[in-house]
Amino acid sequence: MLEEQYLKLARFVLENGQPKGDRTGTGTLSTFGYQMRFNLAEGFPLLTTKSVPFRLIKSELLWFLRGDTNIRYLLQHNNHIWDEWAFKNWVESAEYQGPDMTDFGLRSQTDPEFKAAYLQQKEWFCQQILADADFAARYGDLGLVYGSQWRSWQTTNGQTVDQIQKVIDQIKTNPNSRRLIVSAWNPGDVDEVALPPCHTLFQFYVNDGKLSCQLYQRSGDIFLGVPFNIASYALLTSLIAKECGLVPGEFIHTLGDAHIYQNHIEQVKTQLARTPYPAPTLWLNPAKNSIFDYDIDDIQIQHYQHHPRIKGAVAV
Ligand code: UFP
Repeated sequence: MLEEQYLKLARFVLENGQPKGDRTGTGTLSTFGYQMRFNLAEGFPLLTTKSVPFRLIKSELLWFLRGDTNIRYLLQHNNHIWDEWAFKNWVESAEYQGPDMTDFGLRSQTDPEFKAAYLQQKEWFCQQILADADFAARYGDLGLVYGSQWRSWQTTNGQTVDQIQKVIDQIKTNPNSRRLIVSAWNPGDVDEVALPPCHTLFQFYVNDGKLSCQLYQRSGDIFLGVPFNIASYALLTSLIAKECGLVPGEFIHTLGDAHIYQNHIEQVKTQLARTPYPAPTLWLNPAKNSIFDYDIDDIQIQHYQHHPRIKGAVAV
């Protein structure tokens, strides 16, 4: 069963993870170096032991593939997963005149009064991004995030590289290549970006008419982030396979620091007590071929039977 790969990871870290401090001040149970393998022929690896909002995964992936780095597109699709990073730019800017928002992620978890003020500021910020293109250009752009790294990697001689287009061309013309790599990690930039890339590097592999993909993820929030990451890369692999006339093979997910935040432990235990349903399936509009042509409705998840959502706070 596909999902067992993820449940084994969660169980492993719960039982064997070591307490470890982290950047956000939340505290984690952590392990270093772990690998899951998902055979995409068995179905689509969207978790069923809790509800995972696939619509957010697909709009985020389409946003990356557009080469877009401004949260405006995401907000237009009612996707708020990157809000905090843009909001941080805004509240740290000279133009911001509202209440002090220092450490808003952590403080809003422990202080209900602060949380109300924070949510009010963030709501205003998102409305402003949608309503005002200039404001969006100034504060909605996250700079060097995946969209830019994948589609317009900046080289030292001032040019850009479209890594996604290049890797697709190579898969089509030179499928035996062992250099089918897309990298998001740029040592020259990591100190300047809000969130250094978590999905650091991925490699494709073609054999026997199948396209496989392996991701090296340097840091994985097992409860909130990893279920998204699995579905996102399984979708990316399926889209590229289709364009290249291949079928999806395996998605291999290799994690560096794989952690469960201390404030997610109860949620993970609840999830592990549930019995998974059969994996859903992915539908891609057969009329679309190029990976860059898909709209939101061209990608659907079918037969998705799942347990209820489990809430957990995001560590920022
Ligand atoms: N995180 C994920 N997956 C992602 C993403 C972030 O698990 O796609 F963007 C988590 C990992 C970690 C935090 O808990 O977000 C990033 O913090 P750090 O940069 O300190 O590793």
